[in-house]
Parts: sequence; C-alpha cells; structure tokens
Amino acid sequence: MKNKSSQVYLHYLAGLLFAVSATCNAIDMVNVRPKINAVAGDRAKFTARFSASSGNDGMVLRALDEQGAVIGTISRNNEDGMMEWSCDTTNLPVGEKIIDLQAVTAGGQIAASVPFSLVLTSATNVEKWRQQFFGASAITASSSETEDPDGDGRSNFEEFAFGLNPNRASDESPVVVSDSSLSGLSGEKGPIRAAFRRRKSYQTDGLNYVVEFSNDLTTWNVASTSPNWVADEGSMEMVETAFPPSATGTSFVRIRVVNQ
Ligand SMILES: [Ca+2]
Repeated sequence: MKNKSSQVYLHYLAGLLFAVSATCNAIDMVNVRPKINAVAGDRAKFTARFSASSGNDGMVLRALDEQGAVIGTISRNNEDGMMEWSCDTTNLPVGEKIIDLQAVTAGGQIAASVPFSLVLTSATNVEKWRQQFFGASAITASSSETEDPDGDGRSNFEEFAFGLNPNRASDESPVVVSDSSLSGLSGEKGPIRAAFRRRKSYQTDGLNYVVEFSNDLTTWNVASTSPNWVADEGSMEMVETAFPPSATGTSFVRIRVVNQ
C-alpha cells in the first residue's frame, strides 16, 4: 500500500499538545482520543498533519459524525501536508460528540481513521453577546469589559448591561426622562420618570441596576422603590422609576450597574 508510511499527527490549537501517530490503513494504534473543547456558537477547529510522504495528493480527508454525516470543513495544504478542520457549532447541541477523521484513498479505501471528541458547553449570556458583536465568545483586547471600541465613553460592560451595540457610537441614551409613562397609556401625565433598559436575565448575569437621584450631583440617594416594568424588548426589558419630590426643583438621575 503506497500510503502505509503516511502519518497523521493532531495537535490542539489551544496549546494543549497531544500527539497521535497513526500509520495509514491501520487504526489499532490510535488509542488516544483527542478532545476539543469549545463554547457553543464558536468555531471549533484543530490542525493536523495528514501526510509525511508524497503520493497522498489524491487522498480525500473527511470528518464524519456519529450518524455518518460530514461535519465541519477541512482545508488542506498539500505542500506542507497540513490540514485544518473547522466547524461552526451554532446549531450543534451541547455535550460530547465523537467525530471520525478519515483519510480516503482515490480508490475509496479508508486509509486512516482517527476519532476525536468535540465537547460543546453552553454559552453564557455575555459570551453570546461577545459572539454577536465580536465574533467569538473569548475575551479579546477589544471585547473585554473595560474596553470602549466605538469610543462613545461607555465600556463594553455598560453596553452589555443596557443592550447597546459596542461597535456603534451613535446608540441612543440608555436612560430616558419623561413626564409621560412609557407604558403607552395615551395622554397620561404624571410624575417625572426615568426609564431605562435592563437585561431580563440580569440576576442570572450577576448584574444589579441601582437607580440614584440627586439635587446637586454630589449627594446621591438610592431610589426608595424598585423600578416598574414598562415593556418587553426581547432579551431586554424597559423599566421606569419616578423621581422623588425635589425641594430645589432640579433633580438628576443616574443608573449604576454593578456586578453582584
Ligand atoms: Ca462603547
């Protein structure tokens, strides 16, 4: 068999090195199962060396799931014998999935078969938020809580808490002050209110929204009542709190968001 001397090496992109050596057309020496951990919604990937000799250009590489369906895509470089398996995990269930990486000869023979396991964990809400706006769940230089990539003066933490776009500086103010309730009751006037968006999952997300009022921008008093629910906005909800009576006629409001 011309492929008998071919080698398959796998190594894990995250830096955890494992070496699997498999002589093509034999699978009995493959007794190590590489494990790839990924957050659901991210791209899972690893690289492997699929060829250590010439004569494998006609070999087809494929990855099959437990049902025998092709999963992910494989790019290869026949010059250096390297390949990369990459898979969008957005629609895959969380948990462990065993995948078989196969090298198939031009004649349709499975010359090498290397199983590996893909372990997907659920993304937290903030990880889903980073996937939506920064392309991946991992914290990067621009997606960390303290960064402000759109330069609007609001940190990524604040953009997440108030449901804003961290890459668009033109977002509206997250706090609206009005003497009309935002609940849609036509013509209803009442005390001045401060309305803001908060995450419906704020408790799960470890967030606490503290409404504070001040007459002088120096002394701030926490609102004596909890905000009233106003409107459902998907993953966000609008709530509002009435200003307390002000002796000076001038009042200010701020919403502090803190990690619980
Ligand atoms: Ca910002």
